[in-house]
Amino acid sequence: MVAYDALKEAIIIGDEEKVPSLVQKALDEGVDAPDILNNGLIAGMEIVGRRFKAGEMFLPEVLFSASVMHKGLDLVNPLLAKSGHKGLGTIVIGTVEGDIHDIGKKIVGFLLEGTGYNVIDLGVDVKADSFAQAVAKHNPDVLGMSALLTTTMPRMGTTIELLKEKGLREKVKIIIGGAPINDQFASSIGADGYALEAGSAVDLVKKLLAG
Ligand code: B1M
Repeated sequence: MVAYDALKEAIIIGDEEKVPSLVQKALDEGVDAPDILNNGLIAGMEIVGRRFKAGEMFLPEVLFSASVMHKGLDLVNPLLAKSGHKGLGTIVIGTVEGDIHDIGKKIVGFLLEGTGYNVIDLGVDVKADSFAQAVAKHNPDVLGMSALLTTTMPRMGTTIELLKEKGLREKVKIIIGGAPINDQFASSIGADGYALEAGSAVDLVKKLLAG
């Protein structure tokens, strides 16, 4: 019997010893890696995402949960690759050109990764052309752009225009976020959605990929 409740709890409280030891124990008992991923690691991070969204967990706690979850992921990942396990989808994410704020974007990436998506983080100060190249190269399901400055938010529109020019816009859903962004701005530049915070970003991605 796998101690999934204990594993989820260890992720929530950020117990860096218990997470890998419980994952290893489950693997030693012959539990499938995808089972551990879905019912333990992802399930734990989903609770973290919900609590963060509800204001019941704070930023440093989320970062800690994400880092201990990674310790568990490191153990199951090689086995997932062998079993041909596919994630829920691929997300390319980055902070737009001229902007080096990345704390919020990283949390969005961690929560998406933690809930089963393959996340490719392009970093900060990402030019429109680099976003376009990444879409062409990785063929992601979703492109996520973050901006924290009112002076850099127009770059999101520039990127979408470039994707249109290159015939890539229709191949990918686009979500945006960051403190100065709102729904109205997202609609005005033709993004598929806006998320106020990281938990909502996960819900938005799920919704966009479901329909
Ligand atoms: Co800067 N900064 N900063 N800064 N900074 C702000 C954004 C600012 C509001 C501070 C202020 O003046 N009150 C202001 C912007 C004003 C404006 O544009 N109207 C500002 C400024 C002016 C600047 C500089 C220009 C300062 C200067 O040098 N004169 C400079 C710009 C540098 C540049 O980017 N070119 C600058 C620099 C920096 C630091 C390097 C010192 C540092 C960044 C460190 C880093 O990120 N590695 C920094 C910081 C830390 C901040 C504040 C204090 C905090 C930002 C943050 O990390 N918040 C910020 C003030 C503030 O927001 N209170 C400020 C915590 C984080 C968890 O929240 O990033 O909002 P947030 O992310 C949330 C949501 O927005 C959302 O989910 C996240 C998690 O819930 N979200 C997404 C974010 N991205 C998303 C993407 C999605 C979906 C949701 O989909 C893809």
